[in-house]
Amino acid sequence: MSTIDRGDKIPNNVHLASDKRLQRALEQWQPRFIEWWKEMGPEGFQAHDVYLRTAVSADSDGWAVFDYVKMPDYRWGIFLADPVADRRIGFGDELGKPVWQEVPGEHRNALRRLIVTQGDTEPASVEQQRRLGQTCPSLYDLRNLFQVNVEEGRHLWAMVYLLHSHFGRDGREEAEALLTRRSGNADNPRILGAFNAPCDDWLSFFCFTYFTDRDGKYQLLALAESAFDPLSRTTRFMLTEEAHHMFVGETGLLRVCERTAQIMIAHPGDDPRRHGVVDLPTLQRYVNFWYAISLDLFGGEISSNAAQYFASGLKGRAHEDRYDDHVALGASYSLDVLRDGTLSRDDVPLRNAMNEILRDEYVEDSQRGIDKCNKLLAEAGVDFQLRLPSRRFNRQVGSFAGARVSPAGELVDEATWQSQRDTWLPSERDREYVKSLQQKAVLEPGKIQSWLAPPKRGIKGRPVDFEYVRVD
Ligand code: BYC
Ligand code: FE
Ligand code: FE
Repeated sequence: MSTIDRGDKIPNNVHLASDKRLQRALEQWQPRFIEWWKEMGPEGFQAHDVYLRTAVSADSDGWAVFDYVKMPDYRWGIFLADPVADRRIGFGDELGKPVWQEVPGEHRNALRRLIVTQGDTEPASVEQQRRLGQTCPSLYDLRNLFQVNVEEGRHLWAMVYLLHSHFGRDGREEAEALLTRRSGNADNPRILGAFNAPCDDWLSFFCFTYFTDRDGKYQLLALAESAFDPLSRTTRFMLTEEAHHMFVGETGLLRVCERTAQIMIAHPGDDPRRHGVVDLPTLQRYVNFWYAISLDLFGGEISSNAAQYFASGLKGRAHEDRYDDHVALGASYSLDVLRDGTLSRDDVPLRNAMNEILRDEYVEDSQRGIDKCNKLLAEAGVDFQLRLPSRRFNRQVGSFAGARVSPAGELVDEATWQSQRDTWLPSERDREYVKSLQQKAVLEPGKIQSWLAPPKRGIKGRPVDFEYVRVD
């Protein structure tokens, strides 16, 4: 079991106190992080007590301690899952050899790039969500937003620890740069597409935590397989936190469906918008948007980068142990591509298809929550089912980037796209309508905005009307 020193400025289970140079470097980065948090973290509520879960150690009773905390005082710490004795490389050309505790010189650039890319998404998401507190549906939701935000801050710490401890000077420079890029900034944007899209209403927030955080889950699962053991251990611990983010997304979408269904049944034939809820076609368009932009995060379907990461043991498949063949040479994978404007099926060497294989798992996992929403709608007596659009729809990365494809997956001409666009993707009017439901933050315990059903239960056994954020 790991032990931690709670007296440390930086809570950790990596014996930080025994490495003075590293400790000093991180203690110099810490105030810059806090500055970034104050500038780019949640707007408002920084002086309020929030009922938060804090990881104080990586073992089962220490990773989730609940108490009131002011966000800037949150104990962002460095926690690695416990080491696995005699862990061996589980895939690629080095299969079966001992994992690495240090970065091999030949893999230094590729590993740094993976860690920087992962690290960049964490503060990016906090920036994207920074104004949502101003329009929160309830104190319960406000607390969940902040819980997600502080944990994404901790995920940034996790990657910065790796950069500082294993990549020397360029690692420290990358750690600085993680605090200077800005989501959506034209001159200095975040690295990946989805992390530059605005997430400024709560329906987007629920879609983001459902779809985009789920990319996080799959990327972290793939990195948890890494031969670089410190990366594996840190991502394994991050995954324990990730589950809550996706819970917020899934229950958020379910609560939207529940409330809309109530109104539709109570007022048959009426436009649900007349009754202050999100109509289901609008919900479908938000799903279409966030699903497609999250699919992009897996990279191109045919990728020599991915093949290289796999060959060298840097990044595997999710749950590598579920596969029989861990070398993945000599086999191929069949996938859809667009060639000369037509849809075709290609067989590509398995290693080059690793992005698509991870995306396949993601697609299947994403369907589960949609099924739950559909079950809820059907049981409520509503004649409407949500659907995940085709993975070819509205893509900006990979073979279908920029192609005009309907949600059903068919190639369409430009005129059709233009005329259908607002039925397939959120329009300005949709976004204005959704925001109009969230104009005023609801800050009274137990109260909630009209468009959202209350949660089934509160946090950690607390009632739904608990004062999750102390506002006065
Ligand atoms: N946007 O070979 P390709 C999370 C670039 S989310 C912009 O197809 P590769 C979280 C790519 O860099 C998890 N550019 O891609 C969630 C490459 O550039 P170069 C984040 C993109 O390298 C919510 C070129 O296109 N973690 O944790 O195989 C809240 C061709 O690339 C994009 C990771 O991503 C894009 N979407 O795969 C908070 C894990 N996609 O080489 C947090 C680490 C690709 O031409 N990252 N490009 O200059 C990776 O494993 C890989 O970098 C990717 C891309 C899977 C993202
Ligand atoms: Fe994260
Ligand atoms: Fe997350």
